[in-house]
Amino acid sequence: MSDCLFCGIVNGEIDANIVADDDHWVAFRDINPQAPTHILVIPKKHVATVNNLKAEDEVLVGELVRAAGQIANDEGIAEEGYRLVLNTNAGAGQSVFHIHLHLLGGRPLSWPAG
Ligand code: DGP
Repeated sequence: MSDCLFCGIVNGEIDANIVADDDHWVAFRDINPQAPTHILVIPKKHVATVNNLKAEDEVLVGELVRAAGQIANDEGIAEEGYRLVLNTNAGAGQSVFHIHLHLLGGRPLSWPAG
């Protein structure tokens, strides 16, 4: 069993409601949704936080964002608007230390975020 919860989802040890995936990333519904659409897009590669990204990860991060945009379109929220969030470290609310791009939408989203 992996020490990392999201690595466990990547390798199939932990169930998740997967909405899309490819060779480098997987997208699944958040277990504690904060909006009608709340999906996490994660790299299959373990990276703990944005602070740990390396230059070699630039394409991967682009793939995550592009995937989120495609999924927003598939979920029917692309035109009304949605939010992409990368919480980084405990002060910003990061609780799972495997980077994950939150895709939130399906309701009005106020700004600034809390
Ligand atoms: P963050 O607070 O930014 O680290 O977000 C972690 C998110 O992960 C949080 O919104 C809840 C979600 N989450 C935690 N455990 C699980 C799980 O086992 N399955 C799924 N689908 N989501 C999880």
